[in-house]
Amino acid sequence: MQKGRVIQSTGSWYKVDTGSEVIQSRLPGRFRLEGKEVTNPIAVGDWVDLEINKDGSGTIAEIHERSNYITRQATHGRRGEHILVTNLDLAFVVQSYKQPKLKEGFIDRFLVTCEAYEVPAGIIVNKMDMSTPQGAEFIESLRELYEGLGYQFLTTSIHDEDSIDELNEILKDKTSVFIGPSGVGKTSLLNTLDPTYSEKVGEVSSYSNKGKHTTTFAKLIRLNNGGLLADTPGIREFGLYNIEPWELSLYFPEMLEPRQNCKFNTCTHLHEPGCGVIEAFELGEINASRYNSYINILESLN
Ligand SMILES: Nc1nc2c(ncn2[C@@H]2O[C@H](COP(=O)(O)OP(=O)(O)OP(=O)(O)O)[C@@H](O)[C@H]2O)c(=O)[nH]1
Ligand SMILES: [Mg+2]
Ligand SMILES: [Zn+2]
Repeated sequence: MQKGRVIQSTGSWYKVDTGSEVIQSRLPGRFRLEGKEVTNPIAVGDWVDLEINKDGSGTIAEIHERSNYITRQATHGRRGEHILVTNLDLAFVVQSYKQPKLKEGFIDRFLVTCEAYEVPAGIIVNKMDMSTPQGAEFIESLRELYEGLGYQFLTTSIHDEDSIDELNEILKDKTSVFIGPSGVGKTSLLNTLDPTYSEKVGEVSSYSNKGKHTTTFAKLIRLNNGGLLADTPGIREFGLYNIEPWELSLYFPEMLEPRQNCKFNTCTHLHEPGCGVIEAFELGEINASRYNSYINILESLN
């Protein structure tokens, strides 16, 4: 038996890194039956035990318990959840200043999942070389907001060495992941962080301002700073899975205290009388864009 970490998964094959080599491995059918609500029983980041076959390939015999993971709603009309990556020290949502345009709603959905699954989260705003002075001011207001909520907030550009150095320092010796829409520069950042990689990067269509989904499979890569970084395919929307409407406000740190003042313990903080969250919002203690995200997410859960 060999222990290793899943560094890539195509659905039928898994690449498992044992520390000394990378072994192409398969998963016996019985694993698929166990987690019916999960589209992928094994994900990038998982620690597994392998049986080594005569031809040198591996068969996954056991999956170790996960310390945490990030999941999203399955796409393409499939039911259940899709596990993006597991056993993380840090998860970053990556946005670009423009092309494609930054979306606070995407950031907030991602942060809710990280809160729900207890994954330390951060925000990267990339392509800052494209910003105007007013734009930079707006990004600084976002920094104040999110840092105030306890999240790391980084502004980067692949053309700004200092910003890459800062990122490099933060990712050192950790297992992290970049998640975000297509075209924001997740793979470009990885290639800049560690120039021994030249993973494929794509163009952003000038017509739609969207990326073209250049990265197709999640991949865990060892950086020369000792960290492991998972680059993931771009996602259009971060669909939340398995979160009940009543618990949503538990995943907005700024609502934790105000919600204790709600008159009803089933309060959804939308229009109920005696709602502590609405009161805090009206006093300006809860940011309007965050409250707006809360409402949008709540509606999407119903
Ligand atoms: N101006 C500028 N362009 C950037 C920056 N980072 C990335 N780009 C460009 O953005 C485009 C998309 O970059 P990718 O790295 O492929 O984006 P991605 O997030 O990996 O996209 P997917 O793999 O499709 O999810 C490329 O043309 C990059 O050169 C940056 O900091 N500044
Ligand atoms: Mg990519
Ligand atoms: Zn309330």
